[in-house]
Amino acid sequence: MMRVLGRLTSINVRKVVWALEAIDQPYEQEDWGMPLRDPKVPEFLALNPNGQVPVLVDGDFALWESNAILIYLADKAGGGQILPSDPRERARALQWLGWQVSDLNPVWMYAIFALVRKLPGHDDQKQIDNSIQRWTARMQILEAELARGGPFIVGGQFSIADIALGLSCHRWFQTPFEKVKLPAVEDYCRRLKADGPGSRWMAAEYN
Ligand SMILES: N[C@@H](CCC(=O)N[C@@H](CS)C(=O)NCC(=O)O)C(=O)O
Repeated sequence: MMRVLGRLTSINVRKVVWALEAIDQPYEQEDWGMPLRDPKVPEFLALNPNGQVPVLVDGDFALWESNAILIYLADKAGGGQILPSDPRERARALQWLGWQVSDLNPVWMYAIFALVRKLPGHDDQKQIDNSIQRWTARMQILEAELARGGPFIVGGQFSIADIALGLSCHRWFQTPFEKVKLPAVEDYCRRLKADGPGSRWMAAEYN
């Protein structure tokens, strides 16, 4: 049985459990907490020296970085089930998967820490506005792409890129601030939520 280490409050952990369910792969999820860099948990640091979740354990193979885990699961499932096998479509899905982690994730951080987690030291209105402005600009890129194509980010097929982007869209709508209208993103989010794992992992209790 595969093991997923990490709390479900983490968007990166939810990416992994959604992918496992999309390929009907049974798994056990373990509630490892944060922060994990504490030297008191050397058994976790042995699996991921970054002390971060998620970690996937498949027999004697432990893997960290949520995107690498998604690609591993897609390759294990094979048959283009959750990652297209056509080279161009596969590359396009990986393009959006990488964009979510490198371009979208960093810009929302301050806003999320301030408005959702309410972390001390995150009450500078200028930085909140700046985070929201940059987040909005990225979401408009997604809006333009979805308005042009769809129903999924790579045309007609659901892929691991939709898992990452779907959870990101959910985070956008769940964060309390005045938003520009993004109708294609709204439709996309609704569509993904209509799916079994999507409805579970984009539920109102999660941000
Ligand atoms: N790039 C990593 C990021 C992992 C990450 O940031 N995990 C967070 C939770 S979403 C975490 O473990 N934070 C705890 C910490 O940094 O101590 C991935 O995609 O897996």
